[in-house]
Amino acid sequence: MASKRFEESCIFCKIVAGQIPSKQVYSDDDVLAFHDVNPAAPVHVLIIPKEHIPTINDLQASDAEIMGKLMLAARKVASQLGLAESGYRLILNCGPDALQSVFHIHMHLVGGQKMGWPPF
Ligand code: D5M
Repeated sequence: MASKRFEESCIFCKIVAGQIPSKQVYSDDDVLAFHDVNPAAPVHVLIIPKEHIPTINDLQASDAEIMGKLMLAARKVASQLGLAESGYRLILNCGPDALQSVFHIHMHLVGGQKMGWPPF
């Protein structure tokens, strides 16, 4: 079996490897969730694949399962943090216009306040 994709210079790969601390809220074989260091809402968690995938543009058909697992982890985290009833938003930024700053796919889970729409 191929080894998991890992990028030595990637800050989120370092978090997965335990080389950089994080405030974890969920972990399984494939997914890690931790509080964002610069929260944009009362609850702001990042949900990432443990494997390194830089952006949504890099997804392969074989990544369908891991992307589904990110959604299922989001549901668990939202429930764990008491957001299931009040609601929350899931955001995936891709590329410069979306202001993606960390090039390891991550889903933002934000909640704990009433939000506006559209988000820009
Ligand atoms: O979002 C990248 C997010 O990653 C941004 O909200 C800050 C967060 N970040 C960066 N470094 C860390 C560490 N070390 N711990 C927790 N959170 C972190 P983007 O969608 O790329 O703009």
